[in-house]
Amino acid sequence: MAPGGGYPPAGSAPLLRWLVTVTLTVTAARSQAVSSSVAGDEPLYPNIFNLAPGSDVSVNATCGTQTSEPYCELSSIVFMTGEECGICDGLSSDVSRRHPITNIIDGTDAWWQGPTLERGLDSQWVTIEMDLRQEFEVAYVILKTAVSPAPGSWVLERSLTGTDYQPWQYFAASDAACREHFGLEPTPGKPKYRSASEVICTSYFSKLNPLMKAQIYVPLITGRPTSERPSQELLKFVRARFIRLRLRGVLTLNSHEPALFGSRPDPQLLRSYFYSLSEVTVGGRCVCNGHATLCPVAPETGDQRCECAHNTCGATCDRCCPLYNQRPWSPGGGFPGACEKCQCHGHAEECYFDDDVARDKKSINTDGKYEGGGVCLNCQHFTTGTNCESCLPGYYRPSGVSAADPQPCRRCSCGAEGATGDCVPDDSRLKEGQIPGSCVCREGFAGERCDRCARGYRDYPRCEPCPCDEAGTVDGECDGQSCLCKANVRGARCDSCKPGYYNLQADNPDGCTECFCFGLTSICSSSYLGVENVGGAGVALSDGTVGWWMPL
Ligand SMILES: [Ca+2]
Repeated sequence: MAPGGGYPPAGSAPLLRWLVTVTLTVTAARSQAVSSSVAGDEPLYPNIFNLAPGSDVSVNATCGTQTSEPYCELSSIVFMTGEECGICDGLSSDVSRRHPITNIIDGTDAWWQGPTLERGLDSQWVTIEMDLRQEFEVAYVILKTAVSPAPGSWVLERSLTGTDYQPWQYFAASDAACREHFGLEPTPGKPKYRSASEVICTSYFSKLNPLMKAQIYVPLITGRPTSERPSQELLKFVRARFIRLRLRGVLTLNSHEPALFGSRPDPQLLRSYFYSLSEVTVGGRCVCNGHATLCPVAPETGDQRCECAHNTCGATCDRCCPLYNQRPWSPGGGFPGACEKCQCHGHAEECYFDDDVARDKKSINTDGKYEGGGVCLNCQHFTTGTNCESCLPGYYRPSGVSAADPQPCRRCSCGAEGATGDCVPDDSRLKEGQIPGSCVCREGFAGERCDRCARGYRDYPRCEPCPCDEAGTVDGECDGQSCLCKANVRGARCDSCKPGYYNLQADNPDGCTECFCFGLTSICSSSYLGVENVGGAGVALSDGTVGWWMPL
């Protein structure tokens, strides 16, 4: 059967060809992915390799652990080739009599063997556990039997914790047994999967032919929807640290069943029914979330760690690297796929992504556009701001100096009495006449260094408010102790009109207006009598103008 069909044939030579084909396919996909990784749109995956040799395996029953157990090969009975029998003895000095579970991952023909039915019918209930020591994405599981046919009824299970197991697939001796043993509708014939994470029950693999050296290939990715470019659902489905084989029943010949399960079982036949596994292969790859093609062993922990691309970091490339959070993280092949560098102008090593900043378009990216939500952390060189684009209070960036300058911020020279210590931070306020570095003055002070009094204040460095009426004072100034009155104004505070003048107003350059009293007097004063527009038809004058009146 062709490897593309998903099921390797029995026999080791074709299997080897299949494995080689898988490796070549993965390598080709990897080269393709690397070449297009610049755009960050293609997911990257590490090679698939056999995880089983690095695992811890255990089982709850093995032949010959309690006492030496005789067994016979079923094939020799069926084909009447003369009984091929042996002894299972876990304590024997003869290694060929020992069949520990570690034999299923040793890469040799040595095998693990379970107890025969002679020990009891419940010896069919055997559980094998494999701890892969870290999480992987498992692509397939291959079982090879030794001196027995394939198991009849069993469950392949996965777990991330080692305690909470979920099924991957059910196997039964017949379609009817799927319903009977597992309460599941069988998937007839060759396994088919309607969804990425469908758990099926199949009798496809539970065959008595061959009676020994059977091989069962269980694909977990191939044949499922999205297998070409695995969906997150599929990747989650194949993720496991622990794998469990719950064996629940051996396959039996119909003609043997009366002698096996009847009232007087035949010991000779009971000894011919047992499980044996020469090798279990677990094809899998590191969990790198579509961001790595390699995952070498880290010397300090012994774990395999992804060599992350796309500016991602972490053992499984599950986050953006510290300075690459302009956009949120996503799996490889998703959007945006690759992580984007924050624009911190060279003044920060880390940033984080902020939804609100992205929505309000407050973060500039490395292309100079307000796209994404990167916020720089721990801005250095006296900088601050979302993109380390501003200077800290007490510092300023002179005109012509770029925010990306290695040392963009200079200390404000604002130590004078009237200065706050801060200065105009950059040239963003040039239009208002504020020059970068000019000191920000306290109330009452003015000047680039705040070393004089502001208009309306006097007596530097005290700079107290002028005791003058602003309306009557020239430019609001006071000279020494006295106020500088406008031309038509008098008084110590410049708060009254000179004789012959009235109506002190701030917008009058002379302060007060000359009286106009037809030469009868030069004394007048402002009137606060109201003037009202009477309006209304009843008071309209004969010429049509609306009347005015002044109350006496
Ligand atoms: Ca082996």
